[in-house]
Amino acid sequence: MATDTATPPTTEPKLSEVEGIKTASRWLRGTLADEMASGADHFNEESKQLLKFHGSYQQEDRDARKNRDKAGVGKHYMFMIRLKLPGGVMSADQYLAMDEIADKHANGTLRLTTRQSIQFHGIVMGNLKQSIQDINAVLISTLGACGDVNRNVMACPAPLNDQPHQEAQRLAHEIAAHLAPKSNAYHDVWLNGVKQSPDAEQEDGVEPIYGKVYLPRKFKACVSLPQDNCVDLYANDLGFLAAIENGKTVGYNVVIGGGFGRTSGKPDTFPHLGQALCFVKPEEVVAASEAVIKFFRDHGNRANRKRARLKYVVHDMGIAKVREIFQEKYWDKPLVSPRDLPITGVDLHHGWHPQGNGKWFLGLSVENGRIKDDGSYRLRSGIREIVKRFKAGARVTGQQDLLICDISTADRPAVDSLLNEYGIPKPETLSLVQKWSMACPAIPTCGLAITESERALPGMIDQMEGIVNELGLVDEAISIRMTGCPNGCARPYNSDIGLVGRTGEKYTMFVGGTTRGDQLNFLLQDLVHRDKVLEYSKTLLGLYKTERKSGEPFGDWCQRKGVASLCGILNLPLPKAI
Ligand code: SRM
Ligand code: SF4
Repeated sequence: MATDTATPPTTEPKLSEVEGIKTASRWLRGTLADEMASGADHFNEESKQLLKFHGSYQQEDRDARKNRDKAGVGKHYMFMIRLKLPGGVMSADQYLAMDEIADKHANGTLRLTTRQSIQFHGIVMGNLKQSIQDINAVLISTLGACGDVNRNVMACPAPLNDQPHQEAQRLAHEIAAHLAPKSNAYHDVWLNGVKQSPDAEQEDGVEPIYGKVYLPRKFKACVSLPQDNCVDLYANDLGFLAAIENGKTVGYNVVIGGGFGRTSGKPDTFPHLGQALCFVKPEEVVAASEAVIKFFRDHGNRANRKRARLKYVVHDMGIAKVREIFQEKYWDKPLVSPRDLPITGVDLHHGWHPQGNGKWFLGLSVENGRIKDDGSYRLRSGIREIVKRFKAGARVTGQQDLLICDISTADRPAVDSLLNEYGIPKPETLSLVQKWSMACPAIPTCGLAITESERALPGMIDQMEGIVNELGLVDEAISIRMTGCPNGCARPYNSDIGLVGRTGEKYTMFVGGTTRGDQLNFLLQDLVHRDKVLEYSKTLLGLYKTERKSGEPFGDWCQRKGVASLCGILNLPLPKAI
């Protein structure tokens, strides 16, 4: 008979390495501060993982790799910093401080992200601490922008003076604050100098929601509106979808288990749309976010990080079983059934719009989110000048674009002439295909990229514009999204045409999503050369034009035709599993 001291036999799978790193980290401290003080140019493997929780990734200049290898000088390490920016909102002073940091510490660009944040690239380790201090000096944090915690919370950024928009923003901020890590590690490592807070040595209770091992994996949340799903609700681990009656939000569907990452050759990893769990009142939203995150904390896979997201729990368990457990253990009121809340639109928020308070906002299309100066196109300088001169707030959209807010009617002409002066195109002069496109950063900064993306898509979009013009489809909103690997950072799996990097200039091509974001596209063909992508798109779009039903988006037409028919049209074999 086993004694009390014997190790009980266990069938539990071995925990992933990151679980051990989190547990031993003294609430996310590890040796980050010491390594920075040592003057090293990069962190060790454990610290590399912990650094993410603080909003930064250790990267390498991949463009420089070949020459440096030849010269035998090793990697050029550099760091990405991502802001935590709930709802994408910044004051004028905050935006200007970010603009300054781009030059002072980073590569001179600001990169707007698909989750309404900003990333800086190219920061060397010696400037990392000062960069984070400068960000915090204007009351923006980076804590939890990455790592196994709740990430940036999204909400429609349009600064409209109506209750549903205002409430969505308010809730995004409340959820973000409630789910932020509570450990003082961030202050100790980046802000407090050498002083260590007492929680460093505490055994328990520092993180009332997360506990010592935090979450099994990243967690993403948003608040969305059915008439404007500009935050791509169904790609989130947790989304609140507003039920609006007489112009007022009366409650929210709680939608869980969305996520897009997959791994090539691993069919048990896949993109998944969120599913409706229940309906809650506005005053229950924050509690519901805590309950869902605790459910994930307790049920997520801590052995295999490739299958650790909430979407796999929802998929494997089934939403009915999730509901049962959620009611039994995580939600102490009767669970209310979700409502039927179809998505009816998505707004890019481009151009001039009244805010409803006497002021205006201007939505600018920023190609792949990169705010930079490039020859006569001086986007960064122009935005800086407008924000500075008119004390304009700035908001990032979930489409990597920027809204410049709080402009008076009298100042609009001056803003328009600044756009001209700085060579910034007005959104109405750009094609819909460009405005609806997105690409992830990929090479040279992303360590996971297999192919180019941000640097490859613009050329393809130029050619696609020619095709769309020729076919007379300029008024169709067709979303083309590209990523440099299957992780799906630019959300290629619910776009009309999704291009996922495979090798060199070849991409896996998906079709059948729409700008609404409520349906996954399907695999059309693997390993398609960029030139063939254009050729296939042209053939399909040509047929779509003649066959579409009134108002039918391209992606819906693709779904109606089905993969066999589309492959037949293109003379392609049926796609093999990827
Ligand atoms: Fe992402 C990892 C960039 C939105 C799924 N993502 C990365 C990293 C940090 C690469 C890494 O782990 O070393 C990329 C940094 C590249 C660089 O050089 O900057 C990166 N992801 C981005 C951004 C900047 C893309 C963009 O074009 O804007 C987005 C930052 C969002 C933010 O502000 O928080 C970004 N990533 C997304 C999205 C879209 C979304 O959330 O709406 C997804 C798909 C949704 C999802 O999470 O499932 C996404 N990123 C991933 C994954 C796959 C996760 C998975 O479940 O398998 C990874 C890889 C990982 O986590 O291991 C990843
Ligand atoms: Fe990097 Fe892949 Fe994300 Fe692109 S999709 S940023 S290549 S992880």
